[in-house]
Amino acid sequence: MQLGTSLTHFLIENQRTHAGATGDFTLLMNDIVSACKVISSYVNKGNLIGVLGSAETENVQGETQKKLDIITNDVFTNTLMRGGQVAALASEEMDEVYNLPATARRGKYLCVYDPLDGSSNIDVNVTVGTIFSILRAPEGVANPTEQDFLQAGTEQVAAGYCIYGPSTIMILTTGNGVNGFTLDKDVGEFMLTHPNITIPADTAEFAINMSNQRFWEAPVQKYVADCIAGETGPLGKRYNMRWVASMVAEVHRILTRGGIFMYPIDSKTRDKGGKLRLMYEANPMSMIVEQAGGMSITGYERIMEMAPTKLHQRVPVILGSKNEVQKVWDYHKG
Ligand code: P6P
Repeated sequence: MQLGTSLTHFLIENQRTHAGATGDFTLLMNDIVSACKVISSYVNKGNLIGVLGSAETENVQGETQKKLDIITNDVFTNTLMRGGQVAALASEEMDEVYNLPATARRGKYLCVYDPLDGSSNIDVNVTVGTIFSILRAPEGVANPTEQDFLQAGTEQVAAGYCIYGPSTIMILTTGNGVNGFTLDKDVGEFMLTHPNITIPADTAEFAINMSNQRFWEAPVQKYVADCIAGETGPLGKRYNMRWVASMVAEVHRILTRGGIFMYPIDSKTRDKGGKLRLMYEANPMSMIVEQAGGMSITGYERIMEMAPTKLHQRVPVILGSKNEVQKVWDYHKG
């Protein structure tokens, strides 16, 4: 595929590599692309159209919702509901599974998403994004339930995110590598700009919220201390640190130049299972990272192999450059 290929062209070519493909997946991806273009427009306009600030409501996570959390969820949900390629939807911003109106056409996929990840950054104009995961719907079921969504990460048909930063970039994997497409707003098309993304196996850049240090388990305490010890420490090199508090921004940096992102289990989040959500943050990002040659674990197991138990289940996440993630896994084994 040549640089400058449109995402539309890429998806149709991708469809032709799947014998028996009906075009349904291509249509679903087209709906996701349309929703992300609208979201990018709202995010970029911000206070020009009065969409910043708090909605004064709480989501199922007990987090105060931003106006854009609700607006972007409505855009994504309504676009996919009308598109006829899904049998049900689920979102960070909706307590329950969203079943389609009785008259809506059902498709063969389920989509679960975080419509605006990192939204705590939106009021301070820092990068945010939409994360989505595509699963197969049960055949012949008009109204799939939460149980139908509880599929391991390895069952994902596709995963991706759209990052709203200096550029709007769609990152997508359908299980055959990872590609990135930049939105040309003058034309209204996502264009292939990052073909066959591969994460460098090694890194000297870690991302973690250091304010949680006193809550971490011993292996993470020791790994981070060893990173900070630099050239004369056990890891024998100087590390840099980043923390954006927007998982999409952290993962995009890692896809671009390597790194390790950690939101480990700690004494503060243990009773909830962690901070990040399995179905619409950890699993889609893990598929993307693994497809780009990286690794994604909880500290104790591969995230993609976990058997989900709840729609809004939380998990610890350690992902990125495979040799560095393996190192942290070894700290946990040690
Ligand atoms: P903290 C955003 O709310 C998010 O879910 C991820 O995008 C981000 O990595 C993390 O939480 C930030 O958490 O505790 O640093 O605010």
